[in-house]
Amino acid sequence: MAIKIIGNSLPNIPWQDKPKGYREPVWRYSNNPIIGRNAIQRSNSVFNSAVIPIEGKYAGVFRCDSKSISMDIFAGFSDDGINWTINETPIQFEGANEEILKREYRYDPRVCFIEDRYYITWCNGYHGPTIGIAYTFDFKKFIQIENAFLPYNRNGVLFPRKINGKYAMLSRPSDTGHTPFGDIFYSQSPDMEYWGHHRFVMGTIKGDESAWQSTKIGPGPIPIETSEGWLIIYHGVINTCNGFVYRMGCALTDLNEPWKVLLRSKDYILGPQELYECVGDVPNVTFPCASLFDADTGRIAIYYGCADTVTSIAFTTVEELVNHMKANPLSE
Ligand code: BMA
Repeated sequence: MAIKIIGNSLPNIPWQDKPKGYREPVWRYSNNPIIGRNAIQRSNSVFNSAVIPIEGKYAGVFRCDSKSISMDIFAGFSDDGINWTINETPIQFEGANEEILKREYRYDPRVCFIEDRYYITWCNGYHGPTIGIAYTFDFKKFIQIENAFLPYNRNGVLFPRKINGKYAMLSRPSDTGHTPFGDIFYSQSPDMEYWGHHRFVMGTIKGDESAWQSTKIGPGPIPIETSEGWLIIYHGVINTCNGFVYRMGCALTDLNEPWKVLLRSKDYILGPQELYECVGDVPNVTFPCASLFDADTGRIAIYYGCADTVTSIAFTTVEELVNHMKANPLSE
């Protein structure tokens, strides 16, 4: 039986058919980038951002670095998922604890709908990077709760439902700088506050079997539930004589024990090749933070930051990604 997405239908998902004769599993929107660096008055760059369907339209949380090169996250809204209006002022979090509300910096948000609300996770400065968590019902009022982990950690990505009775999150323990290592772990929580029962999911690939993911990897969009497992899109990094290069890969993991990897891409699914992915404030970065999907058709739209400067989308289907992993499997 063909693999199926388990989830909602989204008939108005941003979409273009795969160009005739195109041989790659993921294809870019013809009008990329969809969000430019000057989308709001004070932005230097808008990238690594997250979107989600809400009431027939779309909302999102956007990383806008300012012209003083500070990093913060901003709410935005769209009718079609392509044309966005982003608030001119960053999200003002409310919450029970003043210590947690202190702002150092905020970047690389993800948005996940669980049960009755939208959770935001992001890389939150608290004496070094860690994972901040907040929730909203309407993208107007945001309640910040406790940081998930001790520093240092980045790329906190929630699963869209409890698994075995616990909230679940992927993350990538790191250091204070431009981390030269990084593997993906799975953590569990009974209450969205205390996280534990940590499990190793997958790490870098040594040797030259899959060198694009040899330096570090980190989870990207919210995992997509399918009939055959969790579909995880992630970034993989290689260190070259010209610095880090960020590409995208995917994996399929067990539905009940999501730290068990069933399939994983040996060949990347998308990497910096277009000018807007190769040229910008940080060259050669394609960094996925969100996807939209339609369970009826299996269509997926991936939102990704380009060269730490602008935001783009690319299209694929669940079948394309699984065929890609099966056609060229990793040996390990
Ligand atoms: C990572 C994060 C990302 C960024 C990437 C490339 O460490 O800071 O936000 O896109 O580096 O600069």
